[in-house]
Parts: sequence; structure tokens; C-alpha cells
Amino acid sequence: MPLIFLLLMNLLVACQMNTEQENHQDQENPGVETLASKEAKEAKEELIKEVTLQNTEGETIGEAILTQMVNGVLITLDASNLPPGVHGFHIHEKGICEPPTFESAGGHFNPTNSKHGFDHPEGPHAGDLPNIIVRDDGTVKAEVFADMVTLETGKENSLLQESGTSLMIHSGADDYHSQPSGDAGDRIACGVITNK
Ligand SMILES: [Cu+2]
Ligand SMILES: [Zn+2]
Repeated sequence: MPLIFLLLMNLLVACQMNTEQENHQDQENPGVETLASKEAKEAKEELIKEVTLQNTEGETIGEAILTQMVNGVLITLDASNLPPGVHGFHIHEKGICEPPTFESAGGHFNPTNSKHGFDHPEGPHAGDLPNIIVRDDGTVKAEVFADMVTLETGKENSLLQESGTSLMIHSGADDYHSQPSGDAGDRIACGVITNK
């Protein structure tokens, strides 16, 4: 049998095995181990999403990197040209950012059908995030952890929905209890989290 065919057969067999059997297979055939672990690394790297944020004029003002962690999604925000002060920051339920109002993004991402706010007894929404603070020079760098969502597809709380989801910055602070969205004021920046 040609060598390439044998290698393909080994790969197919390895793919169908559970972890324990796979380990056994790996010891017998180090070549398969290398290929399999390469695939695992690539799969993890896919669980990172880059989100471009735009303001109400449609100009790009920064980005957010979403990284799948063990118990949630780390959101690393880096933006500029924003009004200084405290601003509400949320994940909204639709992946459509149409300036200037960004109403197209819908309400907060809320797969658990909860109430808004960390301080609400029936809250929070999965898409509720801590307020961010913009510096006097209009820049913000923040790391926010969203522990109720995932980047793994096919789950109810996945941010990679068919219709996408979005990140939103508001003009004012989220008070963490007012319905439906924390009385955080206008939507001033939006970024689509695509499922692609
Ligand atoms: Cu919002
Ligand atoms: Zn909310």
C-alpha cells in the first residue's frame, strides 16, 4: 500500500477514537500525535474574535479582542475618540451596527431571559458588562471578563449566533439595576461580533 494512504488511514482512525484510545494510538505512531496536536492548537486559535468599533459617524474608533477562556470570554478593549468618563458597556443581541443610533443592534444579549443589571435580584443579562472608564484624552484600554457567554458555536449563550451579536458603548454609566438597560443613555459606539 502506498505510504500516503497508510497515513491517511491512521488519521481517520485517530479521529474516531476517544481520548484514551487516541493516547494509545499516539504512542504507537508519533507521526499521528504531531498532526493531532497541531489540529488541537488551530482549533483553540479559532476561539478568538476581533471586533472593530465604530462611532455614530461610522468612523472606526478602536477594537476589541475576544478570547475564549475556561469559564467565559475575555474582552480586551482598546479605543479612542470617546468622551471622557464612565460608560456603559454591553453585549447586544444582534450583529448589526447601523449608525447613528445603533438601534439595529437590539437589546442586551439575554439568552437566560433574565433582568438587566448586576444589582438586580433577577439579573444580570448574559450580555451585561462592567462600566468602562475613558481617560481625559478620550482613550480607553480595558479588560472585561464575560463569564456567562462563550465563543463556542452551537450553544445558547454563544456570541457567535446566526444573526451575530455586538459590543456597545453608551454615553453614560450603567446603574446596574434600571430596566431594560441600566439607564446608560445613547449608544455611541458599536462593533459587530460576526459568526464567520
Ligand atoms: Cu448597551
Ligand atoms: Zn442588560
